[in-house]
Amino acid sequence: MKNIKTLLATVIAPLVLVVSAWASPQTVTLNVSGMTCPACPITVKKTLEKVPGVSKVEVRFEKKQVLVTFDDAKTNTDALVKATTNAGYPSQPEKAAK
Ligand SMILES: [Cu+2]
Repeated sequence: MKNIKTLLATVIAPLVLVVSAWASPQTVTLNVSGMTCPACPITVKKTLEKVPGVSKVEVRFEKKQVLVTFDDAKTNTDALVKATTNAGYPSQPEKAAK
């Protein structure tokens, strides 16, 4: 029992630290006021998924918000805002990622 705990502490814990330092996913909420019909979120979602570094896009149509999870080593909030704006849906980050 003691050995397993030691093993976990010495092997697993540092490994988790290394992995989390290597990839640092960020989540930002974008307010997209231009999503007025149920077809809009599809365009917004597809647009954001094309941005390199984006791993997850969750649209909350009722709130006119999009939750975007991305790797901050590959992209940033500004690039996401630019992407939706270029697609015809100007957006504003609810909370800055920096
Ligand atoms: Cu629409």
